[in-house]
Amino acid sequence: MSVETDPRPRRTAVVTGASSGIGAATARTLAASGFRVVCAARRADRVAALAEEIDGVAVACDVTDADQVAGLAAAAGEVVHVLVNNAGGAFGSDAVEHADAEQWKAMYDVNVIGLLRVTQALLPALRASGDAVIVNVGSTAGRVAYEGGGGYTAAKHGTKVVTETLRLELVAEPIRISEIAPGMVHTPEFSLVRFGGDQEKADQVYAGVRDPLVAEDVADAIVWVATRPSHVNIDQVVMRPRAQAAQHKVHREPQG
Ligand code: 8X3
Repeated sequence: MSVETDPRPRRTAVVTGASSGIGAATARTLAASGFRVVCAARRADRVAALAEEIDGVAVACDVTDADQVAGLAAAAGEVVHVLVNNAGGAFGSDAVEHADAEQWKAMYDVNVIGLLRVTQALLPALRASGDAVIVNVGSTAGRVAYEGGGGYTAAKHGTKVVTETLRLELVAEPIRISEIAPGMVHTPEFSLVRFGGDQEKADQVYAGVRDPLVAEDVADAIVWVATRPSHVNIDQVVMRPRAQAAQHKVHREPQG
């Protein structure tokens, strides 16, 4: 049996927030689909291990730091085909009345300004590919409001709107712009970070929920979006586990 190999040079993808969760799963899935993956995250040891595993490139990069983002663009090279703006997160769960302005600034900084910085830095290389895709990782929190989520929902609505704006502005260019908006995804860190390291609170989020999404489910959607034919722009994918019919409608099974 003969195995057909893709005659094209390995295309390049950049994934931010690649040290764990959705970012790491996306880097692995892109690599399995034949991409040279530039894995960027703050934690250098983690991205180094991942890059070694998938024969990619590791870049220690905090997307809120302009110099580090410039370093990421330099490492990515002159031609980039796929950018996955995944770095983001939720910090805190206080009601608006009691919320911490510094946490809100930090959320806007990583979920919106970080995306802006990385996109600006990589646009020349994306343009140079002649056929590029930007996938921004948003959230169902960018679709609705929920109690205690004010700062995060505001930031993720920002992610959504920046995605839409960019699609309008780049319509004449060979660059597609998409957003993946997942609901409940059980990753080791998202809720733990939100609740400041309180594992019990983090576990409560998923308590009794049969099969929340996992990082690989979201990675699968991201890579599907990134590998459509070049005339096909998937504007947005909103995805949730079957047990979450809406943000406030989560089916929980009785606990032991
Ligand atoms: C994560 C989804 O429901 O915690 O982005 O806001 S949610």
